[in-house]
Amino acid sequence: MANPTQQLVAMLGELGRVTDEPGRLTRTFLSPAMQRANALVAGWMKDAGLTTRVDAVGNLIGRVGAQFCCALDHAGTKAGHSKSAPLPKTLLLGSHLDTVRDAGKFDGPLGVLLPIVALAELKRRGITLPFHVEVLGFSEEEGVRFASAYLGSEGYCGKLTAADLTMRDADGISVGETLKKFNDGKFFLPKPAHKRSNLLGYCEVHIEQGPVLEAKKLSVGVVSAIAGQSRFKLTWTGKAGHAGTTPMALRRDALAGASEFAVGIEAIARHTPGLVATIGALTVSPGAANVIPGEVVHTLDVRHARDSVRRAALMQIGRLATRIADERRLTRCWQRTQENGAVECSPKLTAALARSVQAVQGKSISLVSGAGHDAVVMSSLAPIAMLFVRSRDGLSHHPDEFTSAHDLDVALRVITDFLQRLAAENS
Ligand code: HGY
Ligand code: MN
Ligand code: MN
Repeated sequence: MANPTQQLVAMLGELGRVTDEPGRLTRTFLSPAMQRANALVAGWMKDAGLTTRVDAVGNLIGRVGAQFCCALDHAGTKAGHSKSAPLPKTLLLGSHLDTVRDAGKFDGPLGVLLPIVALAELKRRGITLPFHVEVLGFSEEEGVRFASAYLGSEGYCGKLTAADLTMRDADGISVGETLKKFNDGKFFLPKPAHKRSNLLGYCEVHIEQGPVLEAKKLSVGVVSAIAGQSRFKLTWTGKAGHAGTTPMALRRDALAGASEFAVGIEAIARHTPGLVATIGALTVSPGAANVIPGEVVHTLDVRHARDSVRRAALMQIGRLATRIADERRLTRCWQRTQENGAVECSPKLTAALARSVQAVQGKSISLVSGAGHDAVVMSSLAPIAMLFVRSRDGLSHHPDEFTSAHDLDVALRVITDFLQRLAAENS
């Protein structure tokens, strides 16, 4: 019988082969591969003793009820205890099951599979928890199919808006149409899955996707805050024309403008400590070798741990775009597709998690997350804490993304310890 860490490694490997694109790992919002991933993970949840369901936004939810040392009476309170005894709260654990294109197999799934293995291990040891636990596999965090990220956790937290439903994918299909089809023709904006007062908190295990833990030679660390991020879709419009007959001075080349902008935002980010700015996707039209680009559409992703710095940088970037558009006689159109302020993790829940890190690893450090996570959205519903697990070379959003079995073992022992400590505090 494989030990829990070996099981986790095998599960990550198996789930990492569930893809929409043969030859590379890609799973996008409500895609066929996401349905297969939900079914596979739901099976593992059931094996661990959880009941499972998929909500209207495609989130996979596994739940195990509070196990008292004594049975529950019909009113759901501890038998033999007064009705006034508080009902058990729920601890939420989870992350996302969707991926970027050509992804690694740890980003997201680790935070869903590790809690399942930890709960199965506690069950095997006969350890019961005096609170409910929900393990969440969010349906969309990366924002690949639709420009805006976090559709899954926003649905779970009741934060999806009518405006979100109007976003369209590359085929012109809207979020609303996608959700209607997923729900047999009927979809209503969901309410929050829980009341804040019923929750102990939300804890997300995630790969660091950065270099800090590797530099410190540590397997895990806790997260103090998650950087704020702004995402945009920019359209530069010039004039298409003949590549051979149009003099350079008469051109309104949209790609030349977008390229100057790309180099300019890189310079702004290089000169602003802690700021990152990225153009990750770009399309050129009409897209022929002998035609001057008339239009360029690209994304822009800007992040910083402090919102005031990010906002100041966005002003600077806006001025850069205006100058380029004026000088090159281009028009440009900005569409904001996502805006999340920086989020502090709950000091209390994070301190509890850090005690488990200390107990298992002998040392606990905290770090800021440059990456966004579902915990950003979940902070609207519950106190949040995050456990980061070392990434080899700090690499992520790449098929070579890797976390060692040793580090997975440390993380698993931390979460198992964390659950037991919470159980002791809530008994
Ligand atoms: O983009 C991010 O920060 C995360 O990987 N979704
Ligand atoms: Mn990611
Ligand atoms: Mn992620």
